[in-house]
Amino acid sequence: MKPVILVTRRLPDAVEERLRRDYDARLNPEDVLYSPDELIERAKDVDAILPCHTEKFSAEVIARLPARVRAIANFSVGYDHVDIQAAKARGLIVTNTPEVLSDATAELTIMLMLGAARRASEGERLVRTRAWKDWNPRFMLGTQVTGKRLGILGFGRIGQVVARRARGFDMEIHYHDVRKMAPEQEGGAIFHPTPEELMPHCDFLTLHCVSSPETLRLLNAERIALLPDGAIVINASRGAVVDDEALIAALKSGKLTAAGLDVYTNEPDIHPEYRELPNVFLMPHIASATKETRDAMGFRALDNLDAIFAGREPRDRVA
Ligand code: 8YV
Repeated sequence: MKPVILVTRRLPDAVEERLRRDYDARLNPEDVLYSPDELIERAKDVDAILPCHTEKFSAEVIARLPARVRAIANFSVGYDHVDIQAAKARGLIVTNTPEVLSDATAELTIMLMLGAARRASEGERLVRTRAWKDWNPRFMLGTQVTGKRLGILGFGRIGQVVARRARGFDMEIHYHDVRKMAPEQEGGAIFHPTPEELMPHCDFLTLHCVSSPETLRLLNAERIALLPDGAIVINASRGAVVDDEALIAALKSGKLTAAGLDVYTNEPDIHPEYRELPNVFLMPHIASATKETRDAMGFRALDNLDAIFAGREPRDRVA
């Protein structure tokens, strides 16, 4: 008998093909977003769940999962949507999909940086709405990226790829993480032992830390005040690491020149003021959305399930 897998969202064709081949897969062809109650109902007679970050596994949901469910194999690197302590307490195996999305996420981060610096939203809107009437030497002046200082808060896999790509723009890389990295990982990047010490060195600041109680609203009004005047903030990690009110106030006052955002608190119902600000470049949580990466994320989640059902330790176990 093949293990039964509940797949909460419609996944790439190649991933669903492999799921159908190797498992008794309960797919979601209509891609309906399940409520917690539906999720629990559908988890009946299931051996494992393959969810996305759109399904929240709170302590309460985990407590109500049928006893047969052994594992949650996430289709995501972030796992802040799963209460890890509750999962551990119940003996649930939880896995994620690291590495395979670092390049795609770094690409989008560079796009956010360029888009925010060079006013991509404003420019595009001008052209599309026929509001573009003329040209003059002072028209649409932006911020040059080349040669500037880039601060990276969270220097893990994604942060390190961002640093490598940013070096193509001759940027000087500064970073903060909970520990100083080995020289081969740093590649010349300058370590700062606290976020506060990093801030004054950031013409651009990009966030790549995990979302956890420790990083909740890490970028707050006090830390924004320590950034150089006119800095640009980029976030492709999780919305929870930014204090929206503080970021919006700084974008309005001119303390910050611009921001480039892919992630938000309460997606897709984001803080409404972001939509009104001309100096933010907004994307709808698509950092990993390339065909290559989404296939690789699915295969990585399946590799983890294969290991679990073969009685081996899955490569990407987080609980
Ligand atoms: C995905 C992500 O879009 O992997 C993550 O943590 O945020 C994105 O790559 C999403 O989480 C898929 O579930």
